[in-house]
Amino acid sequence: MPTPPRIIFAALAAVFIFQTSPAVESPSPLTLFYTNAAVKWTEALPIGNGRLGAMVFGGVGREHLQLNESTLWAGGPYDPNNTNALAALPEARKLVFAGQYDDAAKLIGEKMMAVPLRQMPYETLGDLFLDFPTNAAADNYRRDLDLDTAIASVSFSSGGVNFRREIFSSPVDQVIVIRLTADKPGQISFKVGMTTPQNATVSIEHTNTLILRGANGEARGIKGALKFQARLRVLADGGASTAGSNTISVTKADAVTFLLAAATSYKNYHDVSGDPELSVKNELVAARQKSFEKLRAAHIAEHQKLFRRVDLNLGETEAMTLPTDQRIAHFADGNDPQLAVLYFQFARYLLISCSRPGGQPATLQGLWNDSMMPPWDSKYTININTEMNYWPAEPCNLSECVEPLTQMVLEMADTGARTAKIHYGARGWVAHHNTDLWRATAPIDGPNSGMWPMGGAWLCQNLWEHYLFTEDKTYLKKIYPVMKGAAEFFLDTLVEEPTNHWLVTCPSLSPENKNPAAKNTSITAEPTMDLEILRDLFANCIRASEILGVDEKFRRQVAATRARLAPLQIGSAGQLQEWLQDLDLQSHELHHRHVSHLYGLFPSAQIDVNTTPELAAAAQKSLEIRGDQATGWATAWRINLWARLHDGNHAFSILEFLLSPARTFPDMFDAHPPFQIDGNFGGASGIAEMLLQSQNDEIQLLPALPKAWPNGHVTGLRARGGFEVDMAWHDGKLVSAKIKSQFGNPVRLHYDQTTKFLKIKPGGFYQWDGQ
Ligand code: FUC
Repeated sequence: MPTPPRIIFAALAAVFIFQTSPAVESPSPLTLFYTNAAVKWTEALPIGNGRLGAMVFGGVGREHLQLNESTLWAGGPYDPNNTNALAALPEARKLVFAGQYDDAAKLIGEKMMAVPLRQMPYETLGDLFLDFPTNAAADNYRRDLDLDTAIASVSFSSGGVNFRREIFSSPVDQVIVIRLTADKPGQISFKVGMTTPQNATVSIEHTNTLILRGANGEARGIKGALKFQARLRVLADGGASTAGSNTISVTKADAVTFLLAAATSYKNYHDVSGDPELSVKNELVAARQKSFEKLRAAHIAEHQKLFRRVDLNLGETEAMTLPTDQRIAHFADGNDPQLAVLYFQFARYLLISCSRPGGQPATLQGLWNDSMMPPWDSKYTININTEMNYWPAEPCNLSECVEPLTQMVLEMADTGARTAKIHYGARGWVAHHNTDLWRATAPIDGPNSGMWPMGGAWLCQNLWEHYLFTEDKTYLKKIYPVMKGAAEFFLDTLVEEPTNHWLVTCPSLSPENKNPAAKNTSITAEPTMDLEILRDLFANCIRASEILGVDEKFRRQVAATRARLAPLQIGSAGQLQEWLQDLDLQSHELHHRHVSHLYGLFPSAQIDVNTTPELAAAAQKSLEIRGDQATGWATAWRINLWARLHDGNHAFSILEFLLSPARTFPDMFDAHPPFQIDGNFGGASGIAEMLLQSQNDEIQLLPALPKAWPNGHVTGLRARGGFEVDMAWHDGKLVSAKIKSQFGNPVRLHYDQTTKFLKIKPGGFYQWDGQ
């Protein structure tokens, strides 16, 4: 019998309970923990309130918080559209249809790319350091991140004193709070300072306030337009404070609270007239009114409102008592099923911490970036990565976290309308494979990745999914014009290809995969992914216009255009063709990380084991050709795909790779490598898909349960149509399920060989005993 985790954790926690305040609750089993301080950034632990983030290192002699503010990017409002693009478009199309792909790519590279060629990077705010005058060795060191409270802690004893730090970023009070305590009076002494690679100065006010004032920088010829400020208030209980020129020292305090506020002048993508000093001052004044306990309690309550909606258990074992980095190293040994739960809940924690209503969406690194020039600029790559970031949001009951994405897409519909007009002479709006804080939408980086007009259309699918889960008509009214605009762009720009007279996108590409018919370019016409995204976009526009009772004529036009798109095709190896021609086996890179043509299987549901079994078999063949192991996000995508093929064991074997040190850093951040957060979110989505699916008007219980998870239970997963599902299973068999219905929609419920047709009344539920 394995020891129950609450008991194990209570025993562990007992070691850290101090004689005096604060009382330390047992950490939740949903805790990442380590027995040493972080040395590398990918060992540090992330906290965030959607806007203000920090990576906590937890050193004994030096605490280090690397800081981020989500609107601190390089540059300022800019227009990247290229006025030469439109004139080159007919020639580019002619070359593509003549099979002169490499010539087309050359022309596109010269005439049709954005100016500047690259977008603006997301940047670090800087670093906060606390230096402690300690030479004594530390015992009982522990550093952790409790996902249930969203608090990072450090505790150790030194020189006969037990020290503790608690650190969180409050979504309620908009400050990062650090609390230092000791179990004996007068033991806390330190020097605090801030540094930054930004153009900024550090100054002191009143011996208790440290101020970092700066302006963002230029990038790629676009001048910096943002001011920013970080302001730290040091509140010591007892002891003495003195100010240096840019540091504050405190000696012999009993306890200390730090309040850190930070802001930029960013208001939106075309308005940078905010007053960061006013914001941070106001936030500090308001936060100061509250005691540490009140700040902490409000933070926890707000976090738990979202976090506690889903409870998942896959089987508890002794392995849970090991530090998290060791658990990751040993996941493949097979005796720690609950590590998948920690990974799943960590992703939910990350989404709550980096994507809150009113803020910016999760970048390639969520909110956390220590660099001025991060990998791929830590932007929004919208040919997979940003969409993947939001895959778990709805099924994992974090619907609110989608709001920043919705807002970004609404804004891109504005900037993208200019790109549609200037680059294509078209109505509607378009976005290519990246965007940034300034909502740039023109094609960037070069023809082989950039000349892909589908980024906006794919994002519209994310927006539509939010409607499918929530059925919120006010929301639908808001996003419908954006969906319609995305569709209008294609009504104006699809062209007839010469062989079969299908309507196709041209020029385009199958994300980042070279066209096998070309020497050295991805450029092509109508890759399968484009056609799949368009089938969804058009179908969703038709459905939305029916629900809203608008645009009958437009609806007919969209339906007629949809009927003229190319069909999905099965190639000579039995694979789903990635291109119009059967070229997959001649691929430049057979195991390419992108599996774009499988979009139809997941995240879309056009390809389905029940409704289109031949296409599902072809998708499986394509997956087998591609192989299981890829970059972090690409590995995560494969888990979702195998779950949709109802092969839980295959999905699990890929999860084992994702959750190994090759693809998971010690702090559980996903390794592309380097760190990219999409793998965390894609992995969580994959775990959810193994347990519950709800595409095509059917709720499927345990559709891809692997042998590795014979016993478990889950509560709070969401299904399309306004359902919430709790389940328990034993020996690989469902023993009970509760389906709660918000709206009373009829639904087919499926488990194993059994299907039931349910009509649950709004607000009611159906209880199934597994028979
Ligand atoms: C796409 C991927 C890369 C990377 C980048 C941010 O271009 O092909 O692997 O994830 O986005």
